[in-house]
Amino acid sequence: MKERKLAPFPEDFFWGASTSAYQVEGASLEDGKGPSCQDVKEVPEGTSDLTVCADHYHHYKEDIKLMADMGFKSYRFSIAWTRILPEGTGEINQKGIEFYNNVINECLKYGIEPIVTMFHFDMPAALDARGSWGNPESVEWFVNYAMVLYESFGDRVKYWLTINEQNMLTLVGPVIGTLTIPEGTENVLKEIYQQNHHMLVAQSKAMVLCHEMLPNAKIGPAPNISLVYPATCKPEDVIAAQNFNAVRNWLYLDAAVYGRYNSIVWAWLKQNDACPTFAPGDEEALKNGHPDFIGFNYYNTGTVEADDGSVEESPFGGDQQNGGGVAGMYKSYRNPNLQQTEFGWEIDPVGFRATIREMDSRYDLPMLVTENGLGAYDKVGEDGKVHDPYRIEYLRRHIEQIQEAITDGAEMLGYNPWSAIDLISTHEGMRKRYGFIYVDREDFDLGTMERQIKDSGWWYKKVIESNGEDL
Ligand code: BGP
Repeated sequence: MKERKLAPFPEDFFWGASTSAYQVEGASLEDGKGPSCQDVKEVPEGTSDLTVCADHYHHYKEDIKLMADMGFKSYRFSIAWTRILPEGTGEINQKGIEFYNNVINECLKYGIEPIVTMFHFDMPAALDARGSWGNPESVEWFVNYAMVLYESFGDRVKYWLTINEQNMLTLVGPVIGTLTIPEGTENVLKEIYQQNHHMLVAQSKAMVLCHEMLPNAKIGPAPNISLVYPATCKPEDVIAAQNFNAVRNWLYLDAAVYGRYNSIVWAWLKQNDACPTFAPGDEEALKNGHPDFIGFNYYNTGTVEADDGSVEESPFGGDQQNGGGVAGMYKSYRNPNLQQTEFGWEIDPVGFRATIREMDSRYDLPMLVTENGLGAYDKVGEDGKVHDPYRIEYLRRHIEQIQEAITDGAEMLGYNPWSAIDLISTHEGMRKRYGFIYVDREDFDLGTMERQIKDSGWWYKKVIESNGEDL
């Protein structure tokens, strides 16, 4: 076979990593922070609550110093809405502004680009009580919050992400502790997609406002994108894959980039009497929003087959990476070609390349990887260090595929895997670790909270230093 010459990573590539406020910060009600839906949800059995997490709120200086030690060029973190606006709207909490000023300034001190997610799974509890994203006013709540962020941090933050994994909020919201469906709702599907619609409009308006207020800043969405394969080349399976691709992926990016609903999804919602209601001006608002880039989280691909009639009426199921099925649309299928993590998520580096290529040809925008990574049961070895060769292997294989995709012509802005530091998983607690930095605590034993860089972190330092050449 002819050898392929790989294109290099761009010079200013953002090598870094990610966290989210509710999973890393702790101090969940400290210094005036209001409760979010994450603080009031029922904690999954056998896992820690979110009051302390990695206590990043009190350790941010040390944590960012460790990121600088690894040579990070970027740090993607989220701002907790309720630290800034404890009730979601109304009074600003200056202590919250101060905390994120400190985090941002600390990053800049080391030349680390702060990449800020505005909303990562933590709806203010006070707004949940007012109907959450189901309330048409939620659009204005979010835009008002966005304005406070731009005003407070826009002089230093140049990269913004709107809503983390809106598709997962919509598809598996209850599993990750979000998305409130009012009791007694008759058409749950319609309610879910009405909430989703409000998020789409809110996102568009926030993008427009960003461009107005911060002409030098860049903003994009951050959905979880997994290309979906058909289980076989049976035409019915191909249709099923197109269906799940539309429901899982393209709905979100078509709306963000082109300001329109994906037609396969719209037709399916129509069949179920579940099309969202547009308020006056929504159509225009969707059209007006234009992302500068696509931020996306990638963990693996999906595979589906045609529904043989066995998929139950209830729509979704599973978690972010393990789909259930939708009656008449698709049924999830275990891909026999792929290995799995200890937590049952498939591993598909080549699918990463395929996913990037597909987005490139559909949207033709630069792309920023905002998550990717391996959750595992890391343990401290007898030498007191954390040896995680499995994570190095996972990351190496994925980084290789980014380079393949760059060589294929995709414009890639950066790689910010999950996670910079160990933190609490969405529904698997502290035991499912992703970090480059190990935190000494367990689910129910807060330990010493001491930090140390894992083998993967030292390896990543070399990768960054060599701009991806030394893998
Ligand atoms: C993404 C979320 C993150 C994160 C990650 C790993 O869906 O954006 O918040 O936690 O997945 O998921 P988990 O913690 O369930 O392993």
